[in-house]
Amino acid sequence: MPSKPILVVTRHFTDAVETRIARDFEARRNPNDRALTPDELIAAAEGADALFISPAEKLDATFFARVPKSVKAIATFSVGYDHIDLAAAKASGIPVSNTPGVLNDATADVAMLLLLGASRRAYESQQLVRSGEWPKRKPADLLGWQLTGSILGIYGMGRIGQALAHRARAFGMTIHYNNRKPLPESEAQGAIFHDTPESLLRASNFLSIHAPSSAETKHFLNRKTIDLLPQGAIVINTARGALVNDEDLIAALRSGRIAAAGLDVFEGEPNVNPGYLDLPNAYLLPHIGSATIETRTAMGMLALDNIQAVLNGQPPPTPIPLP
Ligand code: 8YV
Repeated sequence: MPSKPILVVTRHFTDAVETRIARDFEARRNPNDRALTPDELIAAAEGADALFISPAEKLDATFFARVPKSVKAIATFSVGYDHIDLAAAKASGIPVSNTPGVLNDATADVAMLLLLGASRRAYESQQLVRSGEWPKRKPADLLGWQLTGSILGIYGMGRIGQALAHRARAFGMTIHYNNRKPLPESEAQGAIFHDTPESLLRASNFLSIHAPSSAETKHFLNRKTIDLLPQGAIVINTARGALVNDEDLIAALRSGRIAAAGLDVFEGEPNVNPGYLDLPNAYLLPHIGSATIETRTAMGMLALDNIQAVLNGQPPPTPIPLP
């Protein structure tokens, strides 16, 4: 029997994905299930056929300069690929793939959870119950802001943005969006296009961020752009923390310029800017957008499909678009 290809697997996955890894590969595991440093990943990759990584592993130009020649495929277990230096990946000639499409619903669900949690003050409400302070609550306490009849601005109306729009419409919200180009009506579904982010911000009582992280989108939300939002707007981020200038958002949450924020992603995560931690109007989650058994299984299976296609001499089904 021919020997199985050697696969470096940096994290642990769902049972179905683990079963397929054990069946099809000689797996090199990371027993600690924590992010590998570039040096650790290079050491593990020596003589390996493929790498199955997570967004916590940073593949920079130095990594690609040193990656062993045996490595024929790299798959990241994420739709986002801001942890990969694309020019260096291209120069290396190694096909690199991601997992788009399969996590739209799970991530849009969490964006909806954040919209509801932030706007209905779920964190403060839960604290009131758990602290035993509920009997002191007055009728005018803990009033939130209604989704029905409000405008939801979506910055980056790709697959996840569209899945959120679908959900928010059912809550009676009107959808506005900004993209490079207007979507065909079959995808826009009545959503109103803005040709600049500034115009979208001016219209949005609620803003949800869905653009990829890049040099162009870094700190998209900052003091200047916050000033364009209507007074008391609510901001949601399930994309990447780097799109938000934390100090500026924290200041706006403190002053009430922004009424509330719902955040699943943070710049520098898993470390969180401590300024958020004592803000009652910040509804905070630990990057759980894709974290359902079904979605994490689909992501793992798609990553393995990509790796096996390349090892069989085929193009990966979902390559990362290289510059
Ligand atoms: C993570 C994500 O991949 O797909 C992305 O871009 O950020 C998430 O789905 C997941 O949390 C595993 O780290």
